Amino acid sequence: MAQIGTDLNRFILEEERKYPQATGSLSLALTAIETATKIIGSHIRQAGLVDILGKTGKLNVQGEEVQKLDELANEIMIEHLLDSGEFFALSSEEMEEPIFSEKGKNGKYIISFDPLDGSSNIDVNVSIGTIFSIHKKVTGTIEDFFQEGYKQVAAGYIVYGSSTMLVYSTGKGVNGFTLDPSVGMFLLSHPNMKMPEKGKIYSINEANAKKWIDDGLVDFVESLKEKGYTSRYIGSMVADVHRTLIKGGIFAYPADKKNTNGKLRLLYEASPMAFLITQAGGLATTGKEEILNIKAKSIHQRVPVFLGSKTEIQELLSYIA
Ligand code: P6P
Repeated sequence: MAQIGTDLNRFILEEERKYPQATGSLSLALTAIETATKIIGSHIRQAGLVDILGKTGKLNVQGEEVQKLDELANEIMIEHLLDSGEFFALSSEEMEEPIFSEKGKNGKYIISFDPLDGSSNIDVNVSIGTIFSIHKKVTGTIEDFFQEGYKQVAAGYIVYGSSTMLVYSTGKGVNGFTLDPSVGMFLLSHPNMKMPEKGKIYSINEANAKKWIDDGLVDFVESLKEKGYTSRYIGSMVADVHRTLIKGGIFAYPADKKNTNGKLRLLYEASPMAFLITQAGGLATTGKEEILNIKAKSIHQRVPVFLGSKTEIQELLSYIA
């Protein structure tokens, strides 16, 4: 196992070296994400000082108000991902349709990303994040974006919190890196992350409880309260999932009468997070099926999300399945 303090680039190269057939494409792809998110993080840290807070007055494909930092983060991601030449196509929460890039016409991968998730928290200085999901290019068409989540080549997130962390997996476990701003490098701080079998925290927006459509969900949450669980809900998926990954317990965004398929998007929120959680020993379900087994039907498809420690997810399923 790599040593604490190993920098991300060295870690990526050491991983590549374990696979003689590796061409270095995935390493370059991950490095492009690293560079883009360092730049995004730098803008976020200065957000209160320069005119990039607040709204642009535009709506994104989700019909949500676009914050200035959303747009900037999307532009930075697109620039660096295309420049790498490793991505045949990109899809983003901020774009209705994917980009098929000339620069990446020989790229082996496609990527779906949420450039800045939790953007409603930007103006109040609460943790936000970038989420990415990488699949292999297969047909060279939009169909490649609809591959099941278990086929992801890599997935990860960057959480811009009290420190900036990059957490990712290529299917051989999960590793977390913390940005050392004094040298501008992500250093290995959380090697081989494993979820506790059971936690003490549940994370769900209970304001929606009267709208939840899963019978039994209210009883499940009440049962956790009776067992002494505490509630933590930041309203920023990356931050809530990061805490769940480390502390255990359960995070959920269920379907409700307003969001009948839930609010979170499959390609660039639910699927990459499900990949990480399962790689760390947890479970991720819609309540009806494992998230990683879903074959998407559209780029911005939404799904209900329940993810976390085995104990809580199995108990949840005994209430709602
Ligand atoms: P609610 C942020 O807007 C987001 O997409 C996720 O990051 C977060 O988990 C969810 O929405 C919060 O939604 O309805 O509880 O505010």
